[in-house]
Amino acid sequence: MGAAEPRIGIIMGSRSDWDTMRHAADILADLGVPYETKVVSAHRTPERLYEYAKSAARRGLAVVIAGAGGAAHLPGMVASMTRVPVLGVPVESKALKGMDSLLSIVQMPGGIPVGTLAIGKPGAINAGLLAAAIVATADPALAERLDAWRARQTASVAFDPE
Ligand code: RP5
Repeated sequence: MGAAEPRIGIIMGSRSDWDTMRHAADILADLGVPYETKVVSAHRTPERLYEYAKSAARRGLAVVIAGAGGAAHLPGMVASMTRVPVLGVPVESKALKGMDSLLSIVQMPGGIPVGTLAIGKPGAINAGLLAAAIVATADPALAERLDAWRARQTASVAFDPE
């Protein structure tokens, strides 16, 4: 996104995950947080995974959002190689509806944290919002934009159900 150095890395195990992960990107674009998007597979491109995780802190990434489906090792493997906070998004799989993804991501051993979000689109949206909130702790202008985003959401909820 844009010319600014990315603060958030959005990575995913396959291009097939983009339909889910684009919702995290949309949120960050709305909030004006510079991000990058990459396909990094724990199983198919392990050396790319290693390079990405090892360089994340040096490149100035504040958060990595990692989405994967099925045997979803990507978030945990990234977290094992960087102190940059990792948010995991379980992508909905065809065979098991994302329960496999969720359980692969959420049940990390003590010592290597991954902040796991909900399965699918809501998880991707919330990963974007949570990543922005983390960056906003040291960015007052972003904090204002995030407050405004939340106020607009509140104002958009009708009181009347019909
Ligand atoms: C995982 O396998 C990816 O994260 C994706 O959710 C899943 C299926 O990948 P494709 O076979 O569609 O490339 O690694």
